[in-house]
Amino acid sequence: MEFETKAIHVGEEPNLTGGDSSDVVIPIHLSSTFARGKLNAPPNKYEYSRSGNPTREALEKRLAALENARFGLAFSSGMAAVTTICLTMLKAGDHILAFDDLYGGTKRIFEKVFNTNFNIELSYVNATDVQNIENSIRKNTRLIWLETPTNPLMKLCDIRAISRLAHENNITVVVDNTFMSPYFQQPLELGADVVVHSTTKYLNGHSDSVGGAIMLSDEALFNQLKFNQNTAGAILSPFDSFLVLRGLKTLPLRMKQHEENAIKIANFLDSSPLVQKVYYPGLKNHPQHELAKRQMSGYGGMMSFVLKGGPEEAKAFLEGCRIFTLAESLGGVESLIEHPASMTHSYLPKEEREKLGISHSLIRLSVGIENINDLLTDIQNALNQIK
Ligand code: P1T
Repeated sequence: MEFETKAIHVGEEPNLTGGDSSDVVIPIHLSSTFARGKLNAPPNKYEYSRSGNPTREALEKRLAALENARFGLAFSSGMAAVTTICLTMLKAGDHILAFDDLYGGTKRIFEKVFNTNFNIELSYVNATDVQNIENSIRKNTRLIWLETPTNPLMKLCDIRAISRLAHENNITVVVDNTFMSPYFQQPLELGADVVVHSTTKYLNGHSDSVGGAIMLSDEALFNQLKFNQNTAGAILSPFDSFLVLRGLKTLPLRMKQHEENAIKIANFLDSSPLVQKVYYPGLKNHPQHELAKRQMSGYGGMMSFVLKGGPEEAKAFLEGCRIFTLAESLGGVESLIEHPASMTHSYLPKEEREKLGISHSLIRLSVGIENINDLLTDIQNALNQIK
């Protein structure tokens, strides 16, 4: 089955075995518990909704299918999914080797919780060069944690090469695929072991649900993750599961339009005299444009750029946008704009932000699916606000 068909049908196949009619859209199963007929015969499918729920299970099947994985799990947020992977795979004394550019919240939990409280070693490398990964592997490295493209600098790393190296050293590779969605990039096909998503973003796509997901094919690891998800309890609610199932049906259409608009905006910004630099993997001047062409089937709707001038100019631009809404998050149908230094990545110390390139002049766009002419006019009007 092709991607577009799976996005609509997997997990919601009509059940006509009884000869009666059947739901075309799965109901939102709100029951928190399931009756059993006999004391010593537990129900064969569902017993309590934290452990398993029909609406969530339908979503988990679809999520797995879209990443070409055997298993999927749906969580109450992207961070809940990140946390469950760490809880499941790490013990005190283990080492996480992570890309130096990641969502600020992921760095925060690695540093302030797992490193500070649980004695997990942590180091960051610029994973754009596989050699840097090779040089940083330790005897106790258990996880390599990647985003590609990264949030917010849009740096790419070679999933295939890193996975090969990791597996020679018995290390598990986790890829946070939130920015690309499985429509444009399939990390498991490239050799990664585990994919994680914030479904809050493209998978739900309408900025009205917070959720997370893990997809993988290793059955033993899936069973451990599922055990810990049930034990720790960070499950996605039935209503949110319904929303994500519904959002996924239009993922392919949305991603195509996000990308079509983003390419036009990236070119527009790239030719503006007020813009110093644009980070978008679809531009020929992106340092890893060749890798992007090889590893992804599209370039997506996310980009960041450096505006000329200082904090005043950035503020004028950010506040000058009308259709691009100033807000954290990304991946919804509506265009969003944000300032990583003071919003999503404010957790990082100033020196670290500056070393990475997250300056006061860096602006991130999540390009929505509105009419491109309105989006370009909005950006031009905001540029006109700069004195
Ligand atoms: O917000 P939550 O659903 O918990 O997802 C966390 C998360 C994980 N991974 C990536 C790559 C992310 O971008 C995020 C959340 N990011 C934002 C809220 C943001 O504006 O970048």
